[in-house]
Amino acid sequence: MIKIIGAALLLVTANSPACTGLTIDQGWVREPPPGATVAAAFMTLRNNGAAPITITAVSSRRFAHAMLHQSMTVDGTARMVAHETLVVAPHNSIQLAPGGLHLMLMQPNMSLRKGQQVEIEFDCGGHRSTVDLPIRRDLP
Ligand SMILES: [Cu+2]
Repeated sequence: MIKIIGAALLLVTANSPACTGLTIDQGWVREPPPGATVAAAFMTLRNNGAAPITITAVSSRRFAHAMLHQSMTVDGTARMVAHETLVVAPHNSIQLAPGGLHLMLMQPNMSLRKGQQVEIEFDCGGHRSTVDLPIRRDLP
């Protein structure tokens, strides 16, 4: 029984290397000040498929942690709330932009400078998509 389950999982992984239908456009990482331990990334997540895409985790080899955050103001104070998952509806898109939803990248393992690329990996419930985002000072 265990062997059969293992074989089935391998098949799914081999046949579905990417988050089906997901495209990532206009992505960039804001260059953090020297010595900063966090950076934010922005992009448009688009679902070109007919089924919802649920992003269950985000990671980058260049950071210890990555999380989806939402900036908001509560009682006059700016706060960030973490999203465990993010669902992109079929034929729809979600924008990650300064002041709103963003990807928080924490504890870089090397310095981050304008012009470099940062590889980000999205996990959609076992399927994975990666994207290289340029580090920029300002909005593209
Ligand atoms: Cu944040």
